[in-house]
Amino acid sequence: MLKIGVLGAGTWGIALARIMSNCSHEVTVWSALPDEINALTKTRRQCNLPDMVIPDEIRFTAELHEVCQEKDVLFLAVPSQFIRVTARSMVPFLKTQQIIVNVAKGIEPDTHFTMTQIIQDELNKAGVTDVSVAVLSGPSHAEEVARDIPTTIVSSCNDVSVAETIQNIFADSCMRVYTNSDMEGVELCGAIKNIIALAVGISHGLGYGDNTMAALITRGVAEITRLGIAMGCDRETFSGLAGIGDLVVTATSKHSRNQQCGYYIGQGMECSEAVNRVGMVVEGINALPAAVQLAATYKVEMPIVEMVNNVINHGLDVKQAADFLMSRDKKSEINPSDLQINYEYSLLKSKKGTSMKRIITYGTYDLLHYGHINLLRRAKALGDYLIVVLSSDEFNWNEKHKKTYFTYEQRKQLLESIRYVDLVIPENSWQQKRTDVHEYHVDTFVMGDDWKGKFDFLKEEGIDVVYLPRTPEISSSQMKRDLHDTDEVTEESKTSHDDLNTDPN
Ligand code: C2G
Repeated sequence: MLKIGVLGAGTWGIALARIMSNCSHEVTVWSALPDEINALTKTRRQCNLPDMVIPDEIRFTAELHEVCQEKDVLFLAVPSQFIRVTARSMVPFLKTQQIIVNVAKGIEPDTHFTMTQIIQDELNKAGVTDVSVAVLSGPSHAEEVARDIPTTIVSSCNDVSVAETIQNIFADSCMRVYTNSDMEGVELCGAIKNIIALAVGISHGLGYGDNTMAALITRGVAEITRLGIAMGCDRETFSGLAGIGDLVVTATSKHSRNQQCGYYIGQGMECSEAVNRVGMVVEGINALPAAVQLAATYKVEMPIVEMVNNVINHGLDVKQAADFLMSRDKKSEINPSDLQINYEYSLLKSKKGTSMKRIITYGTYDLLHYGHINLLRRAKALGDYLIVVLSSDEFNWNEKHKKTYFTYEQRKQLLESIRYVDLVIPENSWQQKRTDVHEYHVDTFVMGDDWKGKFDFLKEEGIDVVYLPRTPEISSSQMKRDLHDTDEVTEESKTSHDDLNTDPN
């Protein structure tokens, strides 16, 4: 039996408190609203869960120290915008080895902190080091948990033993808890799926059907996954309970406040009026600013998030917004680069259990020689995965005024046989570097130092730029000269890098 404090007396806080009390834990519930506590104490009913009986053993308090002190585990079930102020207020009453479990769903604007990162930030500011922070999240409508309907959920913490402690709290209940260590991925899902649910509600409000809902759910998972991978989260999290599981239950359920709010907006209601009609916190709206900022920061396309943001925060007409989504330029379901990222990501995780450092370099690589190999070997040594962007025959002829001895396909075949090289893709323009580094989630750009300074603009894209010393005595053109191929060499020797129009814009 554990002593448990629940901060927040909303539907989810009360539904959790009831389950834990019925599992014989000692549970105290706190609210910042004395009237709410008085009503709960008097009626022992949660207004949005009228059919749920609150166990007599649960104590209610408006005193923060009473819910925090001498407890083993504290559940933070306040709305996302109050997580920081509540965590800060809790600090004086915490004890060593305590566990704080966040069950709110959102992301803080500007800092882009998840809820557990906010809590950890406040603990760090107060110099508290011996308290664990975890998250509990997944497909779990309070209305159904209140009726002991079978439910599954994820308990996530960097320290798996903490996640297991939380798992054990619910051992004999209707709620089956799975553990996970990808806290950021779990919380990212929990926050952004509410935005997708808003979009589904809007589509229903516009009179669209299940096909549209399925499209929004499926593409919504793709958006959240793309962002999560770019942020270094585990891919598996997004196809799990906290990801697709929570999105399905939020987007398809009548219990979903985000879906209901979206419905009213789709019917033409102003956002504020729709929120009032729902009568409870609509976390998808609170998560929008951070989601839009994260998509921009990580250069990830999130058209559904963008559409909801334009409707809710920029007054875009919902019908126009929906038409925008459906008329976007034709896309393949998975970008070729994402396929590559899927493959090598899982390959490297299985080998090293870590995310990878991705390197990119560009070149003609004609008459492959040891100077090229020296460059590729040193570039690969800077990370885990090397992408070589190989100049196409047209690019060489039109832009570099080079006539190569080997064709693109032949040069590609040679490069792909080198153990340092993981992927070869075509270079068709000077300008593609700015987009390549984002599409392939590159960390470091590498070139020989004969190009020193030419590509420093990539630092603006958040990329490390490294120029490695050339191998001095060898070059393709030198080889041609030595091989008495004067025509091409004469042509080539006319072109120095400074003459090339390498303007990246
Ligand atoms: N290199 C080297 N030592 C040599 C020859 C080449 O380190 N003796 C390096 C170059 O600095 C370059 C890479 O090997 O980083 C490929 O060289 P080239 O095939 O000559 O490539 P280049 O014509 O410089 O094309 O957009 C950038 C261009 O595609 C670079």
